[in-house]
Amino acid sequence: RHKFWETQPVGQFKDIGDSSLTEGPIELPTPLSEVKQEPYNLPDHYEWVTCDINSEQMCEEVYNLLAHNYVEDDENMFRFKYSKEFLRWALQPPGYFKSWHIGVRVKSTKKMVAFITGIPARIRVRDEVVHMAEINFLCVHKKLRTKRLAPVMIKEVTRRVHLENMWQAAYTAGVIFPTPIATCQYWHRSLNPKKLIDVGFSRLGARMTMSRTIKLYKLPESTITPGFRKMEIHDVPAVTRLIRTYLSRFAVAPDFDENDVEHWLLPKEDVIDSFLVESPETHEVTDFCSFYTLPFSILGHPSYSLLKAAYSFYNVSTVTPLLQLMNDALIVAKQKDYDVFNALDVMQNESFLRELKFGPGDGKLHYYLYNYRMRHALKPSELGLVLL
Ligand code: YNC
Ligand code: MG
Repeated sequence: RHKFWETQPVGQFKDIGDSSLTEGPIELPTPLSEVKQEPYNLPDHYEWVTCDINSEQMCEEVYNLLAHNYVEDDENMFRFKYSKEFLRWALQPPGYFKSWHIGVRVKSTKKMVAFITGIPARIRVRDEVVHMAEINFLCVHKKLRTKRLAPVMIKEVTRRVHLENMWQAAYTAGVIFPTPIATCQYWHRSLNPKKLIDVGFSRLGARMTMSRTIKLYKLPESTITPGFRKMEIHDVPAVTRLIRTYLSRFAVAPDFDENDVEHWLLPKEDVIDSFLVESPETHEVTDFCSFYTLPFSILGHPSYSLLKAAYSFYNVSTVTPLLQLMNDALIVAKQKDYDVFNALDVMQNESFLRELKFGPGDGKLHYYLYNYRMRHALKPSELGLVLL
C-alpha cells in the first residue's frame, strides 16, 4: 500500500499492462489561477525557506544537511557527499527557478531539517518534447523520518512547479513506489582496488590475492586515442550537434541545446569532466565522454573518510569504438586519483561494462515520470537520461 502515491497522477501498479490506457499526460493542466497560491501547511514549529544557493551560508546549510542525512547504501557504510560547487552546478542550469530550491527549518532554532529541489528541463519522451521538472535532493533529517514529511515536501514542490506552468516531472530513486518507467543497475570499475577493499566497498575475489587484484585493474599511464583532449568552450556547437544526434535514438532523453551543453558538459573542476576526440586529420569532433564527481563519506572507518567516485554521464561514439573511448575515460579518472568509476546500464553502456572490468553493484536505480503514463516499462538501454 502506498497511501500517498496512490493519490498522485502517476502510473499505478494496478494499471500495468492495461492496453486501454494511452501514453502521455494523466491529468490536463489547470488554469494557473486555480493552482493553490499558499504553501502547504507544515507541522507546528517548522517553516518553509526558499534557498539562495549562491549565498555561502545557505549553501553550507544545505551541504551539511545532505552530508549527514542524504542517501546511504543498504549497509550504512557509505553516504553521498555532494560538494557545494556540485550543488550550485546541479541546481542552477539555464532558466532555473530559485523558488524550486525548498528547505524546511525549525522555527525557533532556524536549523534546516528537510530539503527538496526541482530544476527545469526539456525531456523528449518518444516523439514529444515535454517541459518538465527534474526533482532531486529530497532529504528529511534522520530524527524526523517516517512522520509523513516527505509527501508534504513533494506536494509543495509540485505546487511551485505548477505555478511555472509545468505539469510533468522526472526523478530517480533507489526505492520502489508507483511506478518506475525503467529499473537500472549501477556497475563499478575499481581504480584503486586496495582502498576499495580496505574500506569494504569491494571484496577480494575468490582465489585472488591483493597483488593479482591490483594487476587486474591496472590501467595505462596515458590515454590511447589520438586527438583525445579536454572539451573547451569553442567545442560547444560541435558537441551539441554530436549529442543531439546521438540522444535522438533513445525513447526518453534530454533535448539539449547549446546553452544546456555549455552548462552541463563544459568541464568544471571536481564537478564535471568532459573529453572529446578531435580527428587529427579533419579536426572534426567525432566522439565525446563525460563523468561527474560525487564522493562518498566512508562511515566509521579508522583510516579513510572519503571515497572519490566518478559517475559516467553522457558518452557518444561515432568513430572511436565506445569501448576504447571509455577505456580512455577510465585512464583519465585514474590519473585524477578517483578510487572508483561508476556507470548505469543506460544507453549503450552494456556494450563496455563487462569487458572494461566493471562489476554489478547491489543497488538498483528506478526512473520515474510524474503525470505521464508509459504503456510499458523501458529497458535501461532505451533510456538516454542521467540524473545527478
Ligand atoms: C523517494 N525517494 O513511498 P507512500 S531520491 C519519492 N521518492 O509514500 P515519510 C518517497 N517518494 O508509499 P521518510 C521516497 N522515499 O506511503 C519515500 N517516499 O505512498 C515516499 N532518506 O514519507 C514513501 N533521498 O516522510 C511514502 O518518509 C512516503 O521520513 C513516506 O522520508 C523519505 O531525491 C526520505 O533517500 C526519502 O531523507 C525523505 O527517507 C527520507 O523516510 C530520506 O514518512 C535519505 O514517502 C535520502 C534519500 C531520496 C533521494 C530523490 C527524488 C525524489 C522524488 C520525489 C517525487 C517527486 C514527484 C514529482 C514532483 C513534481 C511534480 C510536478 C509537476
Ligand atoms: Mg517524515
